Amino acid sequence: MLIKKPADLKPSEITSEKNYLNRRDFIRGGAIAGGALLGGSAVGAVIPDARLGKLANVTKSPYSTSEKANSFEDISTYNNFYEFGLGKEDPFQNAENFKTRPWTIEVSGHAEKTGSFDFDDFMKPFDLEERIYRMRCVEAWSMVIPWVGISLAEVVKHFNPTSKAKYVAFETLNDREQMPGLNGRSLDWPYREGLSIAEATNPLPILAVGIYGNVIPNQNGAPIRLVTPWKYGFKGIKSIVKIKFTSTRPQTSWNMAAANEYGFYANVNPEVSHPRWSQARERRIGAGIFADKQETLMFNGYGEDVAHLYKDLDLRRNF
Ligand SMILES: Nc1nc2c(c(=O)[nH]1)N[C@H]1C(S)=C(S)[C@@H](COP(=O)(O)O)O[C@H]1N2
Ligand SMILES: [Mo]
Repeated sequence: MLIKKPADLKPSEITSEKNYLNRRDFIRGGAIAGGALLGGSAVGAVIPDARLGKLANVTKSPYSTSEKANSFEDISTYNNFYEFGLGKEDPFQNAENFKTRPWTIEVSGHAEKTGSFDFDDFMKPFDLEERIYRMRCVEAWSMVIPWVGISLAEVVKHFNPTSKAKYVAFETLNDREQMPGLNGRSLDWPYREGLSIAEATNPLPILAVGIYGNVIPNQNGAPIRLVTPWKYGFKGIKSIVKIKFTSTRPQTSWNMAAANEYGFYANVNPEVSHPRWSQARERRIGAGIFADKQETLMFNGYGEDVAHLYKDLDLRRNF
């Protein structure tokens, strides 16, 4: 989240999604997720291997914005994923061969159900939805992203936390062999994030596994990452391997790195400046170099759904 300024207008912005997919040889064999092969009534989420393309049985969510989504190109080439480098195009360049199978997610802490789950087993109880969300990075840029994912509230319900669980903590894979950024000291690894239980059981957060109906690209956090649309983008922890229900507030990477700049809450708030820049406006990626910045909305425009979570908090102090 150091401020870097890549060229605003990239030739890639005029390349279509289809060309991108061909170029990266994403679709090998054009396989389709095998929902039709499953018996029984509950279809559940079946996620094909990262290179096999399209996700099946995706329903549309009423929580989607009607704003125009960014191009697939913008979404998959302008990224923050420090494990793969600090530059915006580094994750796109360096995550191509990142191995997202086999993938294990460990669920632990104060919950009835815990254990280590193969990613495909982890996904099975849940339904896939497309959620088109506005996303706002703490660096004052934004995008609109058509995610495909599962409701985090449903996931929490499934694992059935006890009354001791007040927070949900997440961790990213910590694999030096695959993640060149881990050799640098930009952050204290592994990347960590957390939400309160009330936030995690709000209907808005999702664990995303896709973009534009296809398996999520590695650089966006394959095979599964958090999306919390009323918070700054850094809350959206990528490539999750651990989910823990905790009684105390978990450590979070950016807060550990600079507590005066990045709080635990990280709610999008145009009235509270980052110590080094204003949060009042944002630059929509892909809008073009001549486009005006737009006003940032309180809670990124999701206040109706989430403002009640913070009604007793001073948001200047609890940023
Ligand atoms: N593991 C991990 N997750 C991460 C980051 C990171 O560096 N490592 N960067 C965060 C930041 S600052 C942002 S803005 C979003 C960017 O998500 P996107 O690249 O899919 O748009 O990912 C977040 N999740
Ligand atoms: Mo960010």
